[in-house]
Amino acid sequence: MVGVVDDWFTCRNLGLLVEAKVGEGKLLVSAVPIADPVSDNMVLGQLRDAVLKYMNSDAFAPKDSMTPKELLSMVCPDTPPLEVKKVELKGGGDASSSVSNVIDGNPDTAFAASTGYPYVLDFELANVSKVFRVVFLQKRGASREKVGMVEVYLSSDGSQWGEPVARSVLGENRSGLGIENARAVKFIRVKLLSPLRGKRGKSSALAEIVFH
Ligand SMILES: [Ca+2]
Repeated sequence: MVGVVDDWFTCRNLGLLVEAKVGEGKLLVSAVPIADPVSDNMVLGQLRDAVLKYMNSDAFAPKDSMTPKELLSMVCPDTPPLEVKKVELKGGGDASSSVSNVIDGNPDTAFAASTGYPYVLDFELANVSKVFRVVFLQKRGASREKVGMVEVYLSSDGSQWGEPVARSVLGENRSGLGIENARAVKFIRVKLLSPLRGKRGKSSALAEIVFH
């Protein structure tokens, strides 16, 4: 309904107000906090009134629909993780042996590498699955090794990757990235592009990468 483009570099088409039919119901999601009445912000109050008026009118008839399961996968962090068959560090290097630490489910074990950014990690899922979110867990306490900018790619055959489906700078601890145009695939590529701090940092460490 209302979209924004985040910046001229990534040009992602993001939803500010999104509507959908879910089962027998109708859903409207607002990225602007208008759920509660506000007294001190005239602009938010005006937007809230306009949205509520729209939702109470016949004009609120979403054309697109999603299943309750798809909705839960997008918003609920407790959806079960997808099973990963294997992970590989492209180009090998000094971290080939520790790369499986990002899929062992243990936040205390980490992938660590020091050959220099970018690092490319290729994942093969156990089954063809729709990927909605990728959750990154930084290594605890490793401030200089924490990862900054990442990109996520999807592929059906493990060789054609196309454009990234998610691109973001990770936070200090746990970061969840939504996937644009989620689709069922067998292969996922994660590119670690830069350290969170410092431009010249080479070392990289990540505790976990989990797909939902
Ligand atoms: Ca781990």
